[in-house]
Amino acid sequence: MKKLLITGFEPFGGEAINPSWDAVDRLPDVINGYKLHKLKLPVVFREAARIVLSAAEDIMPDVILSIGQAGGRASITPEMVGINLRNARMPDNSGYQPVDEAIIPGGASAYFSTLPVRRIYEAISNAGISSEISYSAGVYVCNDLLYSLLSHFEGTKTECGFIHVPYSREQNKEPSMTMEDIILGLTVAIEALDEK
Ligand code: PCA
Repeated sequence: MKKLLITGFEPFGGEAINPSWDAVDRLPDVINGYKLHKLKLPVVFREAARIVLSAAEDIMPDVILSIGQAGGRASITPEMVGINLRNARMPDNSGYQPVDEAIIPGGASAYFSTLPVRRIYEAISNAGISSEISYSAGVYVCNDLLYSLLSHFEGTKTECGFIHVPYSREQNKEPSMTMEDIILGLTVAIEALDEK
């Protein structure tokens, strides 16, 4: 069976939960012929990527899909690109607050996701869940992770990508989405990984 390393983040920014991890945690263990290996990540620059790369050495996944919360977005948004930049309006969970620094000094400016981003977006939309392709994963820890993975696995068979999800209803912020819809959206996204 193929292997999918799927990650979510711990809470940050004063939130009690992070729907990215809660949704990943509630996904079934097998979807679309992929065995899911789930990992909860700290919202810490560099460290999140280090943990995923170390897990990937053991698991040897075919696909790495990371999920994060994007407060303020109303849709589930597969990310098209990761950029070589860190900047933080608030410190990460270790207290680190970079200002306009490179993730990999001298590295490529950007990498495109190696997942079928448009097909994923279409699959989520066709399931009746609000989705949009995003052309910026921001400059915080999620982009740090996406860029680091794409850089590391460039030219290999390991496909990497990122999906941001909105606040979930129980966070009492708007816009938000029900946890059921977030889970369904991620499920159909995984089903869209391979061409039917
Ligand atoms: N969202 C943040 C980091 C962790 C998360 O869930 C981001 O979009 O960078």
